[in-house]
Amino acid sequence: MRSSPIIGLCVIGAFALTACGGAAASSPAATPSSTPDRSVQVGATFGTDPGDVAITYDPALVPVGARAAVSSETGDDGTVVMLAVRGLQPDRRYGAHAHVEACGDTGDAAGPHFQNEVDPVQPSVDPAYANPQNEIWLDLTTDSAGAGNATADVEWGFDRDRRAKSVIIHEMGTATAPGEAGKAGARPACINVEF
Ligand SMILES: [Cu+2]
Repeated sequence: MRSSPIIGLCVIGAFALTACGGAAASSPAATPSSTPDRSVQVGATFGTDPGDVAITYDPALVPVGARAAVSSETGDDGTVVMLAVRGLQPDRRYGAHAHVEACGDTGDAAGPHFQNEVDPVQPSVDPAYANPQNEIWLDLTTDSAGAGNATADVEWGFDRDRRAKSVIIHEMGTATAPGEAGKAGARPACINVEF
């Protein structure tokens, strides 16, 4: 038995007709969203090769063989980014942020912090811009085994054209005072993330 002709499915309401050509049409009832959903997960072992996904520039602070995992989910309510590490120095505070450029030969290659509203004054040390609502801050304190994790939750999203490209791990926790906000010292390690 031959099944019913496809055309029979195409006359169910005015909107169904637009989908009969085969192209994927969005539902007319869907809520418009200015931020497309976006999701990424990275798990990597720190190495010293600039081509590695996770690179250590200072193996005393971030040893070769230490592990990092980063996840980022952008949806209608904003973005949640999580960082988990293990194998770092025990009982130690590290700063960490999303940065605008990919990892490179040195920690500086990752450029400044990704900001939702970009500070017209660079480098940005103004708490009005350098803060954990306008940037992705992932500071963490490791436990006695060198493991730690952090979560950042912001109200804005990444998309294909406007996104961070790395997470830098810094040598100390992030400062918040005017004139030094966002600073966290040297950049011992970097993780490439396609936010
Ligand atoms: Cu940073």
